[in-house]
Amino acid sequence: MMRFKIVSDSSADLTAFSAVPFASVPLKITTSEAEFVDNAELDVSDMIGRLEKYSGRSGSACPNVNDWLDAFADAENIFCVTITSGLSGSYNSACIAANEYLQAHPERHVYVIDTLSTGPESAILIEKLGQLILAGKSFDEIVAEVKRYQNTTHLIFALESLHNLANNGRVNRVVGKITGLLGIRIVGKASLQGTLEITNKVRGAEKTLAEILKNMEQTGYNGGKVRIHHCENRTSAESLCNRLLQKFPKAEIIISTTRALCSFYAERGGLLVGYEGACKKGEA
Ligand code: X90
Repeated sequence: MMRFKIVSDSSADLTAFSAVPFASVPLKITTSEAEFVDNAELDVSDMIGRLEKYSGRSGSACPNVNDWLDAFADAENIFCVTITSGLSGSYNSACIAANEYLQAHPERHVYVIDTLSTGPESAILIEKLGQLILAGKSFDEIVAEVKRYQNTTHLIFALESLHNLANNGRVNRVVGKITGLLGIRIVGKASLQGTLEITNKVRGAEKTLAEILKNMEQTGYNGGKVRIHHCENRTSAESLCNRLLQKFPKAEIIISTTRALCSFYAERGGLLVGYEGACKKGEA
């Protein structure tokens, strides 16, 4: 396999990926009292509980250039997957790392993918990369195919609080104030620019699921792959899964939990849904 490697930041919520060599580079959640490194050793539920009890400032930090270079290690063909450049500096530091790596090793290859998304949509892209590598495709073929594929993958989210997003300047403060009201959920999607695009606000778990399903079908979901990442909300994740299976019995759906970065921003109750749908722009 010509020493292929997939290197992702921890926003994809994958601590491990068994198909091919893989490394996850952690983002960090910081408060004035603690630093939570988003790696496999971290107890995410414990972090969520501690952050809820803490009332001071909290924020996040993306990987730096050396973090990325360490993860590239001595691979020859690297696919590097980052959280959206619309909300984080992770893509930028990965690109700098890639340039340095290629200067030191001109015969090797690095392709940095700006997911313009996070969580389950990133996970779907990583799964695709894994399949293409295992299928024995060349580096250039994989780049072309994953670009086409990325035009068909989507992210929808439902959040009970925008507190941490607003406090860290990732959504407008006025929008941030909408939540915190009992039972109100914000439903939205990753925009084409990789920012939060709020599509609706709804009240109650049932209306939230209906809104997610409506958005999925409007963006061409038709029974393909779905990845649901939840923050301490298995019940809603399973309801969504069941509703999808009623309509699309052959859908391949996997539920998993958000790691630290997505948990910090999606907050307790948050649902992130990555799926295959129609082309986002132009033709595939
Ligand atoms: O560089 C950093 O410190 C990381 C900043 C990340 C900021 C946003 C993370 C959002 C996570 C929230 C809902 C999904 C929004 C996706 C829009 C593209 C999850």
